[in-house]
Amino acid sequence: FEKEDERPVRQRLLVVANRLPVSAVRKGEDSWTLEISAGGLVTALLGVKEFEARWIGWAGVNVPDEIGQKALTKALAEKRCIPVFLDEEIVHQYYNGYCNNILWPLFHYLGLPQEDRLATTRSFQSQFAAYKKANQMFADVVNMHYEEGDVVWCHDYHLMFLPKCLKEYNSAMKVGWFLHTPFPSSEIHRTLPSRSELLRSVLAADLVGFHTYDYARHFVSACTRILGLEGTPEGVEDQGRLTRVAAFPIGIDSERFINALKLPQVQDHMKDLKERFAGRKVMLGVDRLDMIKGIPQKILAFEKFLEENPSWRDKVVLLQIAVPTRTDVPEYQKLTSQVHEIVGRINGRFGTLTAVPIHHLDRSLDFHALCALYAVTDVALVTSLRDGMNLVSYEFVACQDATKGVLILSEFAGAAQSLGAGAILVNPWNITEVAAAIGQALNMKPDDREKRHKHNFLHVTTHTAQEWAETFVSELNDTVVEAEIRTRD
Ligand code: ADQ
Repeated sequence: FEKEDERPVRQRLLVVANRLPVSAVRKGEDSWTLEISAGGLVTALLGVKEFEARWIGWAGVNVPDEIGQKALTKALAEKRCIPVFLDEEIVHQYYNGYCNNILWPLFHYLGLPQEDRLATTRSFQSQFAAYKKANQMFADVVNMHYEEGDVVWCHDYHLMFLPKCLKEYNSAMKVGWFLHTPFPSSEIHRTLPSRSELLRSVLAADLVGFHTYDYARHFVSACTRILGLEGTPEGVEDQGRLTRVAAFPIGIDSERFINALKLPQVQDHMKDLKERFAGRKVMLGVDRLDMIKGIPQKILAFEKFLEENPSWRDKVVLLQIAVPTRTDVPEYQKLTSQVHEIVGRINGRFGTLTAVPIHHLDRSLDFHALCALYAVTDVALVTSLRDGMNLVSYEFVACQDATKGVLILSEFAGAAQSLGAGAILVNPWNITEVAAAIGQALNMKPDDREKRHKHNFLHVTTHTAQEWAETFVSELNDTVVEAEIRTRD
């Protein structure tokens, strides 16, 4: 986010994602305040030094008037961001509807919505039409700003239709697409009414990336089984054109976490937390409040552990920090009530006048508070039912070099493939198994903890977000260069 004239001329990278990495708040008819959200993608791309990144996406607000749109566009330009303006109806149908009600649950093996079949079919069609329309609107903005030699990197399930739209404008555009969620088994993907159209659109990209080799394999299988195309070790071939498909496991900016632990305000937080929970082991869950994160299952496993281990009841506390998301969707509201009910029951059952076994917060924590919490934790519990990668597990490991705490990790999170050797892997649906893992983690000997931590710490500090972005972008560049060489030959 440096100013334009402070940087040398470099190849441009257009990063297209549903949301821009800023929150925009309107202050007047033509004035806005912007706050950069230092998410993983932002830090990852700051590491891609040989490219100059520009962001294209929705600013998360409805701006119906031209004056507001012009003012926001101008304010965003200073942050190297370019807005896509989506009206409320499109957002409802495309974002809440097709993206979050259809693709998100399906890609996490939760199936398609089933309430009223007829209504679902009808709304499915209008939502898919809005999805395509919204993707076309993103493409129009990319096309307007594209300059020869730019590299375009599209992100996530919101924009599966985008590669096709972009290639239709300009077949020489270098287009990459990366999925942050799992790509499910082809047997799941084939239930989607728009299965073929989406696969073909993604295949228009030059490079298609996933977090794990399994997701890449599922995608190639879907293309061979559903579209009848040929899968090769490099990707998918269609009439002589190869779309490269590969795994690019994401990481975090581990140094940012490690350095934060040295700050006085983080040290103060840590001291407070240690005093507050003195004499008790601290277990931690940090999740968006989403059904894929398996929060009820995690809390039920903790209840089972307390039930079976009375001696631990006043010696352990579970801190569950759950940041609410998609709060206007009924399923998410239901999940919140369900979690509150279970937490209330367990605290009623095992709490005393002075202490409760679960502290559940419905909110996010700021970065420093989060780092302090990770650092004082003895056992982290990540019980996602499915998760593309799960960066919370990485962040926990980065902050644990002093404590050498234990990570209990779902085998259905992408992170299980990278941190599996150091973590205790569990099936989150098996509450008995997770309860036993809690006991194993709390009782683990220091040398075992140290060995496991060392393995994971090495992984987290060497496979960073910056390295992930660099690898993807340079491979995307090479893929097209190879194609150019082929045509020249
Ligand atoms: P998410 O589903 O959001 O990301 P995750 O990878 O765990 O899941 O990242 C969550 C981020 O939000 C972390 O940086 C975490 O610190 C932060 N966060 C979560 N709860 C918080 C809270 N209560 N307070 C403060 N911060 C909180 C999607 C996919 C993942 C994939 C990522 C990146 O679902 O599987 O790993 O994208 O590709």
